[in-house]
Amino acid sequence: MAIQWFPGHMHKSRKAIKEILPIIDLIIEVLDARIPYSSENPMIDEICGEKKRIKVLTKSDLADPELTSCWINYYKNKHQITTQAVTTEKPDQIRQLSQLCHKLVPQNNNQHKTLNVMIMGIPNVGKSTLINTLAGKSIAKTGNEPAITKGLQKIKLDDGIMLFDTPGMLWPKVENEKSGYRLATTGAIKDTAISHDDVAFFAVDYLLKTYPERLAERFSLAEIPATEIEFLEIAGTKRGCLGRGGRVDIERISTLLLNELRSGQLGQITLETPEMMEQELIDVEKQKAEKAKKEEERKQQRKNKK
Ligand SMILES: Nc1nc2c(ncn2[C@@H]2O[C@H](COP(=O)(O)OP(=O)(O)O)[C@@H](O)[C@H]2O)c(=O)[nH]1
Ligand SMILES: [Mg+2]
Repeated sequence: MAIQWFPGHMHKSRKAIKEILPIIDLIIEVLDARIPYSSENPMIDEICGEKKRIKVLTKSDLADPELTSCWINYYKNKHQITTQAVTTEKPDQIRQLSQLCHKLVPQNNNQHKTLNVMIMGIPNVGKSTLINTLAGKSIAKTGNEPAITKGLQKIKLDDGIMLFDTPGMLWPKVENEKSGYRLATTGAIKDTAISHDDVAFFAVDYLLKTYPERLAERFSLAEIPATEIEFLEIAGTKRGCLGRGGRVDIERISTLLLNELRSGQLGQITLETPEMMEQELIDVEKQKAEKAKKEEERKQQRKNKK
């Protein structure tokens, strides 16, 4: 799978962020609770340096509560980062983030200073929704399609906080192919970037292993199918996704399955765990080393020919 869905602009965003960073007291890193690892922006660590930071896991209504707890504990115990899961279903809980920000940035003698808080995260994780809920009114544009927020926005909250929306775009991880598929599964990546059946195969493979009972229940299956294609054939027949000659239209059932998964109709599902992440980070490093080694060998061969 090619992973070049994202145009450049990264350099511009980095520059714009670095310009306002000196006045920022705290960063809210916004992540999708279903994919806390894959919805990271690889640059945030580097841009933020030693700045105070909290992680907010959005859309927790769609994520597996048990795994959300795992992630929160992981960040707390392994990285000492305060992490809060939120959902638009509980706006009060979102508004409590203001108090958390104040608690984390002690104001020594200056009790009345406004806290400057920057919201950072990849497109479509719910940054604008978060800002609107914190502000108690609709200021930032939200949308199902990624990449809506463009310029820098500053929003003054009642409780001594100035919110800064991320200027420019921050792209998700593209090094790990699995992350790419997970981003596509949740809909964070535009539908046109990869074909639906390719993404659906990935999703079904994971669901068959991790949440087989959900598939069985949703599609009234007597038995759990052994393979992705077997599942899609059965599910497609049940839902009447048939094409010419009565054969299952894989693209159609794939689209239907992804829509149901994204809207929570398959229940609360998380697509990755801290353990999976740690293993994949090792795998990615190995792949990179192998690639570098091959490149070196090729260079050597070329030299020898001369
Ligand atoms: N189910 C659910 N959807 C949410 C939640 N927060 C945001 N969304 C949806 O996620 C999509 C992207 O949100 P948006 O705020 O525009 O993301 P941004 O690109 O990061 O600013 C929108 O369709 C929101 O309605 C949530 O807590 N639960
Ligand atoms: Mg936005």
